[in-house]
Amino acid sequence: MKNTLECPTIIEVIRIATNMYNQGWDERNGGNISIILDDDEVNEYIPTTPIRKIDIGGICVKQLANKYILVTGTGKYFKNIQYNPEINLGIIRISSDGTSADLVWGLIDGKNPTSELPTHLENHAVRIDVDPKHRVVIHCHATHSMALSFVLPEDEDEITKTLWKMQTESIVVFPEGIGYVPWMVCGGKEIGDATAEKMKQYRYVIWGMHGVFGTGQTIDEAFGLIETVEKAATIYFLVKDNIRQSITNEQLKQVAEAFNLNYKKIL
Ligand code: 2HA
Ligand code: ZN
Repeated sequence: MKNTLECPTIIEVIRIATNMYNQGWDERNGGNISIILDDDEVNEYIPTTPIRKIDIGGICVKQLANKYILVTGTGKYFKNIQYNPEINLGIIRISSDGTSADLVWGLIDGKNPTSELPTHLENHAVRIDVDPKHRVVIHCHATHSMALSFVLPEDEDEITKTLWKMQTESIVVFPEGIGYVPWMVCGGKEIGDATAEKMKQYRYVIWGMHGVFGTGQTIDEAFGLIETVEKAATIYFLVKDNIRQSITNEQLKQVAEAFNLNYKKIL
């Protein structure tokens, strides 16, 4: 078996976590990442001997049975992942009945995976049902995207339309719109259930007054979604008190037609 630290997904997670920290979206221990590893990568780089049991918070994720998932650790700082991946990251294997997991690598200080593990795993389960190639869930505290939830109505269609109108590319990148979960206590099954319900329809969900979740087949895709929404939200705060002209519903429909988009019919 090759050195686990040379596993391409681990290298990519280190890069993206550092990038996100540098954007200011992962202060202190804010944010968490999880990625389903593909079989080739597991065979080449990942030890399979169980080290210890991991509690997955009372959920059942049959779709993830026997899958290996790379996760960030609870209380860990994104800025530190690059310096000590074996403390800050872990790899778990989901049990064959989908109700528990074993740690097989990392988290060598004895800590657990992210407190948002139930939400991550439930999101993976739902997204795999929609898209069998789905692999990545990223949570972070993207500044302007979070700030939207303080000033816009708590209405997915309103939030989606506002963001579509802040840049031409928005509707191309998230034509299905974005989901919204009003403020809840984080870190458990209840918020996991609520988020997963939204993930049946959306790849991106805002947690009111907390942060955002982006998903995708690859890290680039999930991160690209998060940064595109964040860009639109940033423009919103730059222009909202001084708007003279805006992209119209008609113009958005023209973009949708030009790019052949299956977009949410809210215009
Ligand atoms: O502490 O971001 O939502 C990590 C988090 C919890
Ligand atoms: Zn958070």
